Amino acid sequence: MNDVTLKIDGMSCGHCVGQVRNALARLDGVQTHQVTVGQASVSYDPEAVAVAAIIEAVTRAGYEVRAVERAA
Ligand SMILES: [Cu+2]
Repeated sequence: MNDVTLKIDGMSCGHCVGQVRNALARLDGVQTHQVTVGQASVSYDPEAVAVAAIIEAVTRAGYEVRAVERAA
């Protein structure tokens, strides 16, 4: 599993956190660790899902992924 933190623009409240959490939960191969206003930390299986698909899911939920930071 790879660990990344998504920096997300457009989130402002608990509703946004729930929307992002739900979008991530629908993806196979993704484990969501923490979602707060402005960022989400997840682990993903690179054999099951691409980072691009994770970004797309967040985008479809109505938010903008500004950066993806990989954990060391
Ligand atoms: Cu909100």
